[in-house]
Amino acid sequence: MDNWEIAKILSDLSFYLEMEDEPFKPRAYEKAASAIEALDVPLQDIYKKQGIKGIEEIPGVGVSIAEKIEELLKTGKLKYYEQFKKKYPLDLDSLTRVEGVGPKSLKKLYEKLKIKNLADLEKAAREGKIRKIEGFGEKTEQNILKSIEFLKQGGHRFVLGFIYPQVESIVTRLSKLKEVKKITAAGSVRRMKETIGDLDILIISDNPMPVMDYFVNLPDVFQVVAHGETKSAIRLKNGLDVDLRVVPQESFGAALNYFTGSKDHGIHLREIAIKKGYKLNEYGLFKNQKSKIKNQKEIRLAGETEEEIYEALGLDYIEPEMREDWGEIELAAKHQLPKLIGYNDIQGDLQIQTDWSDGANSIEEYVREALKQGLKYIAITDHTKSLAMTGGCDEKKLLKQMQEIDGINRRLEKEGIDFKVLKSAEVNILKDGSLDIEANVLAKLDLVAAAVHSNFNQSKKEMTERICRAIRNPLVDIIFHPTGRVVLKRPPYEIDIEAIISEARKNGTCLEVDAYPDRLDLKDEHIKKAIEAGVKLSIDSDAHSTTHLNYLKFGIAQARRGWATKNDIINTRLWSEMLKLIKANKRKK
Ligand code: DGT
Ligand code: CA
Ligand code: CA
Ligand code: ZN
Repeated sequence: MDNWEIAKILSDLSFYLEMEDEPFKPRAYEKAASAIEALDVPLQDIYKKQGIKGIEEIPGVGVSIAEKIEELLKTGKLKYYEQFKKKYPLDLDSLTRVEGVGPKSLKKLYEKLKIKNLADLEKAAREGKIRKIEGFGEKTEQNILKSIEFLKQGGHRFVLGFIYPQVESIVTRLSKLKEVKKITAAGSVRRMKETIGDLDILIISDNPMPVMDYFVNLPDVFQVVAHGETKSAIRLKNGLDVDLRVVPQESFGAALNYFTGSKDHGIHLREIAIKKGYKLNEYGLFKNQKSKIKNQKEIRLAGETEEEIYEALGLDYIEPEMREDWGEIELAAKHQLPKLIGYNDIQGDLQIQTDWSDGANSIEEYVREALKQGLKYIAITDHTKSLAMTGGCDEKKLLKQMQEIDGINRRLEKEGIDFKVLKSAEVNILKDGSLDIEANVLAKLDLVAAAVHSNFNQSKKEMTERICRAIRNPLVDIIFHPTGRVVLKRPPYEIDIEAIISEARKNGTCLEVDAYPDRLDLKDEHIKKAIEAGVKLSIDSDAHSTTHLNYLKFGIAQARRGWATKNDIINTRLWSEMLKLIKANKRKK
């Protein structure tokens, strides 16, 4: 069993337990699920090497959950889980995506109206049956319909960072076959788009049939859509479609370029080819040889690698994340492409929630994990007091945390470890744009981040002014997840993003690229605009568990999609230089 499968079961269990009104347990299961989802070592391997003890060491996994994981790893099943599935035969995958219906409401809806899936829910809402149930009103009914509408618009897409472990597991399994000479994921996955519609895989193989047979028999296949020698397609149980294509070595680059897309980028490249008198398709770049004889002969100019295709078209190589036809082809022709930030360029993580608020791990545990990942510093940004459900810090608690951090830094220094913990907080921006922590305490922090966590429904004017006021606050260094969206789940708050970017530039305040897979906030287009305006950005994991540090790469990917260079991102610098830069920019205003 793969990590993501186990994480999914734990997350479903959290939901069932909440339906049953169990205290504490649901949160524990959710935390364990979220930690395992981001874990980069297979649980199987941990279990093989260290047994159940190794499982218990995963953040947020206690004895009881470890035992359940052991049962899953040993038998592929979990009795505890099967019981719940029988009791509540609900399609949780889709129902849990509807905003405003939690476990308790779903339980009621199931008991009173036999609602089991999204179609049942929509029908009942349209027929006005939901408003009649105690605890639900007309407004809830309307919100349910609105949310279903939003989900439908998104089509059946998957958040890249959450589906990534599955993508990697499929590619890895295939790559181990001896018949596979080369393998790459193409499409939106290669472009690292925030969501993907399906997974497109390309391979080179001289003997593809055994590969295809293996592919259509992968463990999570729900349906075989096609099974041929050059192309096969499957649908997995979770709804993800996977296409597998075999291409000849000599045209691998052309096929990779075609199937990486985007469609707009590909079409634009073909136009350039035509203007040069060439022909570009998924087999290669060709030129018609002028000849007096009738039979014209096609000459292959390029095709085995993408690099040679771009070169033959007179373009610099364009990174997959930039291939959206947002102007990258024009820049490539002028040899003016930005040098994108690299996946190893981040030196520190500036958004981390610890067990001082709603994170699963202690500051020390984050330090150890960050060191393992090669980071040089982290900023501790626990929530603050007005976000009561997270156990947010008040002034007193923050001051106490600062002392602890001082102690940790002293110890690191004494042990000769080159690592720094920065004192920070994710301070709430209140309804009127003021902050929920006193200025004299904020002034003691190394770095102040502010974010909106309440009153999401303000008008565009109010919300924009609220955030702009925080941007103008001389104590605020960074605005976290500036638009508040949750990918495929919640639209951004009503804001004027241009106004926010311009205010940030004027005040030297940084904006964040939150790397958490379903936040990615700012998103690519906004990142591009912010950079054009000269705003500095940070890329942060928004970790609530040490395993979430692995999510930084999705923030980097988003930044690359927004054409960010190393220089645009503040935390590619040493911590001391980063702080100097932030403070200097803030002072300029
Ligand atoms: P997705 O799967 O919706 O997240 O997005 P993509 O970009 O992976 O799109 P997909 O899977 O439909 O097709 C993969 C690539 O194949 C796409 O990025 C570009 C290429 N492609 C597909 N259809 C066309 C087409 O009609 N014209 C051209 N030029 N390219 C196409
Ligand atoms: Ca695709
Ligand atoms: Ca496809
Ligand atoms: Zn939090």
